[in-house]
Amino acid sequence: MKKSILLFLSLFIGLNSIAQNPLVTHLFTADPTARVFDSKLYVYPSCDMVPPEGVEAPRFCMPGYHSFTLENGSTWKDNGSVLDQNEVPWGKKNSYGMWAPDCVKKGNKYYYYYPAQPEDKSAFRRIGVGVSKSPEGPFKWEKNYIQGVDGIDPGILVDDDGKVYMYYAGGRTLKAVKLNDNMKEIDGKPIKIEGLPAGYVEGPFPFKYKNKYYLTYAHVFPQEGYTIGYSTSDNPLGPYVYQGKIMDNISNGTNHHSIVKYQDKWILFYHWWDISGYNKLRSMRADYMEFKKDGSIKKVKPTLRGIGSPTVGDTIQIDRYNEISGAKTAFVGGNEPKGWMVCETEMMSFVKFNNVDFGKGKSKKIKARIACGQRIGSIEIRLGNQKGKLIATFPLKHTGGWNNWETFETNITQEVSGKQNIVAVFKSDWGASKVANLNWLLLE
Ligand code: FUB
Repeated sequence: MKKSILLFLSLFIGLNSIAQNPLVTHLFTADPTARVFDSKLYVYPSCDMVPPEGVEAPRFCMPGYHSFTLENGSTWKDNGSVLDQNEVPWGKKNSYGMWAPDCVKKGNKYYYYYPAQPEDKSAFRRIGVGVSKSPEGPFKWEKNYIQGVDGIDPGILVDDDGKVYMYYAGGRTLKAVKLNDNMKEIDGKPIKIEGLPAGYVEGPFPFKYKNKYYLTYAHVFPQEGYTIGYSTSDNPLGPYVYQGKIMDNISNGTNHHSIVKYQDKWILFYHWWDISGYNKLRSMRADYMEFKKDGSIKKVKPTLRGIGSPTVGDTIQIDRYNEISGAKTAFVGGNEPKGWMVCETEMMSFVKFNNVDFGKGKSKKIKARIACGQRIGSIEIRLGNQKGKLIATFPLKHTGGWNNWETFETNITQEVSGKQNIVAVFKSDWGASKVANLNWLLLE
């Protein structure tokens, strides 16, 4: 099992340069809490790992935390360890129980909240806090856990009036409590949030939108499994009214999310285990989210493409599409070293890839990595949709077979600038069963 996970993982390493899903592949990351501090996008996930030899696997094997930042709109930088399980002053050593964290800014300081197993065995999990001058740490960890609180998955709301609330999970009850100004103690007693639907489980993430309080959480339906749901209220401590799902069930395991507005777009961060194929070795992902006019949230579909904006000079792995029609994806073979391709391309099939940054319109050429076992037709590059403005055409030729790859280059015939959604349209004879295999595109 372990070997096959590592082998599968290694196939992905190096493919993930333009903020596609999953976001990182060198570590297993779960429970991503995203935050924007001073216009920069940070993610604070927990980490899953294969239990070390001799360690009895707890439910999840989670040794500590890393933080990540989005660099140049395209690459996730690992800023290294935030906290290891054996650095928790009040924690049980080697407990591998470092579940979902959060990090918020108050004044000019950053506060990192995390659950861990206490040495004193007083609860399943307690919640600790550390403070730093920088969102990347180092954090100065409080010697003891926050008194009066036991549970998991802290989610913090810093309200517009400066009041701070901590929401947390435990025993299928969502609790909330106001924090003191020092951010390290509670002010009053935790209360149970009322009005949540049956099936609420964990992972509370609070935020405010147009003066309403949104409480989002993992919600399990007996026939479906984990979904992400949300409720709203006019009061941070509720009662809340259930509004619906933000994401349907993906597959058989947990989901845990956060929601953030970054560069005027809303993004849902969540996790899946599509790299490992095992629901305790998860990987964080992100997709755009939208509000309707009435303040309700449009359901988000998990995509491979995710967020991020490839720019001139980036290799666009076209298999990480936003939309695909009449085609499939598979591992490349033949003379191509690694990666995925778009294949089984029927006549008029297409792949859409959103948010490509053409910059100031200086791109004059586009390259494509193509394998083609027939000799008729073209791959057209269009803007917006499959019938949109034609900006480039790759005439096809027989490259030596469906597994024999060549780099094609063609002119961009229109001046294109700014961020654009591009569509590769596959055209051939109606009699051809497939048009061409495509690995990547590159703007020059
Ligand atoms: O990652 C460990 C636990 O699984 C989290 O605390 C829950 O929200 C679920 O994702």
